[in-house]
Amino acid sequence: MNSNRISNKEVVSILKEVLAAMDVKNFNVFRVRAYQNAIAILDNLTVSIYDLWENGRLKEIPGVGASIYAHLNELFSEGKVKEFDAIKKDLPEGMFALIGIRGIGARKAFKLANAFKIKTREGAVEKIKEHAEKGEIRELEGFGEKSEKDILEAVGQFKMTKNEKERVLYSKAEETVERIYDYMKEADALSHIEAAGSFRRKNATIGDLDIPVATTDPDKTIKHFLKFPEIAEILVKGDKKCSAVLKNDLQVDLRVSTPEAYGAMLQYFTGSKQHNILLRNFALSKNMSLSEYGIKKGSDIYEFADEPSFYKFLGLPYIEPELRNGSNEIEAAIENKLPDLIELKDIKGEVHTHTTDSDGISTLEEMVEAAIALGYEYLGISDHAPSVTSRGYREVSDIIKKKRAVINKINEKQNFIKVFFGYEVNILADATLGLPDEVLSELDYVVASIHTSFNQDREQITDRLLAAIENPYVNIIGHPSGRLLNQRDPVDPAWDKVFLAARDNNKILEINSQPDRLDLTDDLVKEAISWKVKMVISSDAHATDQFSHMKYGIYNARRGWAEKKNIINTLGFSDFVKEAGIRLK
Ligand code: DGT
Ligand code: CA
Ligand code: CA
Ligand code: ZN
Repeated sequence: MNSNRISNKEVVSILKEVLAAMDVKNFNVFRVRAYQNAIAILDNLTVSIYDLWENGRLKEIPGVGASIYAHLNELFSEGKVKEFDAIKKDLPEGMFALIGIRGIGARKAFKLANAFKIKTREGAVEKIKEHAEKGEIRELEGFGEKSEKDILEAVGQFKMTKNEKERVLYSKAEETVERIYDYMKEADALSHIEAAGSFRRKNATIGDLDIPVATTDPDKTIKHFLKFPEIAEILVKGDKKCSAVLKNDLQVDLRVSTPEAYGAMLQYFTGSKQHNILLRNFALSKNMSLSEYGIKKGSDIYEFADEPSFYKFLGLPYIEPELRNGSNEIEAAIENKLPDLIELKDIKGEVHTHTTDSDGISTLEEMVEAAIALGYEYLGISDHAPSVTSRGYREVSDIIKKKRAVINKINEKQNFIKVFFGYEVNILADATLGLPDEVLSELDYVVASIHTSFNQDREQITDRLLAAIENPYVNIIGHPSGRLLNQRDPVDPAWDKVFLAARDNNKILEINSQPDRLDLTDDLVKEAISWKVKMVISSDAHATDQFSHMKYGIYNARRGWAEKKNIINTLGFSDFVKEAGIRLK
């Protein structure tokens, strides 16, 4: 294996430091911006940047221009980049440890590290704290008593800026957004409020909330918002916008617009930045220019109350927020080839759920009842499989026989729903499954998932996934990348081999809807579709109230350009049984 194979996180952190150094050294703004764009895009990839490079596909990534490509090429082939070293030369290393503390960007970090001769990263934050306590920071040019106090406070509570903070799960941000909507309902003069930014694009994680509002009285609306009881600190208070940090540490940027021009404001702050840049270029080619206030054509500025009319004016169909990632959505829009995205109402049933028989907290009967209430045609129960090693073959056979009887009875008793009997079986470290084939053959279907040994090298991870896919009794690979947002990186197999094997063996990859999984990740969903791999979306509910997680999986699938036809649990009972290879007993 090549020793220069480094993780996406490392690549991004190397680029971020170069960007900071370029900033300090006053590099050309276009060059700086090119780096910013590339970083924003690379930061959101789950596919390995190294792999893309190795497969000659790195150039396809939007934002990776010729110069950045050349540098990454050098990084991956040589292990380091001469020009990066040159750019960072003469800068005190300590500055890189200071960037990201709230109020400290690249330039301030440089000034501080330089003034106090902070040469190493280690201990840099502590040193700054000492100098602030001694009142030495206020003496520096460009700093004052106020910024010293802010730095001291930020260091004391180790408050990082939005860009360095841990990103918040979409589902958590959603709770906050609901409370803000509720509170803002009381504001008069307000005619529309919608959280934009990454939240509206349904990103798996959210950096901060951007909320454009339409109002006939901006002053009143802003004043009302600033009295929101959850605000911990007000950062900016203007007549067109304000920013505050909430007690849960989430930052909210509120912007006001007139109702007549709200469409352009919503569009601008929905982003993504890269989408907006590409859209601006497209508009320029038609002699129009875009801003958060409207579209300028000749000397006239046109206003739009909503987004569809904004896109229409540009000669484009409406582009769903989930597609606005700055990849190929504008080209697709021009050619009228945007996907017809899947919706929650398309789902007809699901096959990855747990009960009190394993680690669930609702009983089998309760889960079935909840699925009937949702109008599902079928429900697969896939508890973690009992272990043959600890219980012995005979006991496991007994458990299966008993459960089969229970499920048969449920299926005979009512006509609303068909219950499938499956297990979620571990893909073990040695690439075998947690249950022997003769036991698997007694089940209606099998979900195979990796739950342990995530740190194996990529050949081993690839082999494990391939072995599971090739097992004749396995129908579905559960949460294929194994990532846990903010906790565990995705595994990094040769995805092309995994997709190929899934397609050739007619197996299904799961999109798991748990808010901290969302796995397959959005970019892998898009890849899987291009390989013509079938997918299901699962709530992986461990309790009746978790069936509602399905919507997060839908959002994630939509970000991966999935249509109804790509997701097989949009099929009715008999078609699903056929497509999924369910072995009804
Ligand atoms: P986040 O907060 O990190 O999860 O991601 P976003 O996409 O919400 O990013 P944020 O909060 O920095 O900015 C919100 C939107 O505002 C962004 O999606 C597009 C727009 N925007 C921000 N900065 C720029 C910019 O420099 N150029 C353009 N064209 N749009 C921008
Ligand atoms: Ca944001
Ligand atoms: Ca923001
Ligand atoms: Zn599960």
